[in-house]
Amino acid sequence: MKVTVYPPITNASGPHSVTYEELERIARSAAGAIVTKSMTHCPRQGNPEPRLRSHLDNEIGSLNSMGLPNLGYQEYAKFIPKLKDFGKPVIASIASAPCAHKLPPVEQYREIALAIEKAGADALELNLSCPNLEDVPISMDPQSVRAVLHAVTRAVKIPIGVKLSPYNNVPKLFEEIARTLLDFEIAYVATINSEPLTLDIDLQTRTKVVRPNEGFGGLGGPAVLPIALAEVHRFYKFFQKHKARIAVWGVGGITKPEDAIKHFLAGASVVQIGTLFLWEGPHVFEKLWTGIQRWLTENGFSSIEEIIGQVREA
Ligand code: RRO
Repeated sequence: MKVTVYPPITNASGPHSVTYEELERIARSAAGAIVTKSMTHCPRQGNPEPRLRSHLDNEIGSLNSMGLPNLGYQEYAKFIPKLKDFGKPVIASIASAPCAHKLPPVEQYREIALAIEKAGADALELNLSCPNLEDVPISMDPQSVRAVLHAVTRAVKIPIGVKLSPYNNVPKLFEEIARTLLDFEIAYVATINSEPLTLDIDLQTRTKVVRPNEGFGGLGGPAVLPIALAEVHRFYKFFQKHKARIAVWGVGGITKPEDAIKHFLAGASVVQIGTLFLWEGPHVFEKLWTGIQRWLTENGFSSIEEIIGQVREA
């Protein structure tokens, strides 16, 4: 099942996507869909501050250890019908996290998915790759990925996307995860989540830029563009080889129209904007989309479809 997003550009789950007001601003922008912050079974305050350095030195990116602050799925279930009135797909990002009720992660995903489908969401984006919880992300364990996909694909009928970590330094795991996905009806893979376990230091204070997890957090923005392009391309080629109808949505490092074009050439059919949206707010979708269209025209193309996956070998 396909999720149709036009223009093929959305926010990345996370920045400015927690409250109804923030989601409404995305709804009113040029974004082709509205993606929520990952919602969990219980509402969460998230990690102690400082937990976000939005601008790293030389604007190379952002570093966060937010720890999944969100209102809890029951609040989002109330918002969804109102957001749908804006006439674009509402994509609910969902995640599991430790909670007083001690429901196992697979059950958390299943229960949230059922409630959110009932609320009218157009698609689910299963966030399996939060880098800022104590446990290793589900995305790093093929058996756990299988268990979540097994439960959720049987529970709901709406399209399902899967948000994954970068696997650049673990090629065998990439192969195992990609093969696991082939066994399920998945609409898209969104890659990459922020680069985990990164560190930066404020030289003025000689402190780490975030406090939780001994200062280690997820890196997004320009610094991760080549990592994201590699992941997009590997998934694109893998799904082509296996004749799988799973789309690849590119996330990571897009701050200019040309960066988005690179994602499309690598194989993305939709792009998501995280750090730039964090920096500049909802006008970025129109700004990028205008630039993307200009690039297409100037280079003799009439649609994005003509360039998806068309990168040439050097
Ligand atoms: O909230 C976060 O700490 C967070 C999440 Br859930 C995620 O998927 N990616 C990220 O960089 N931060």
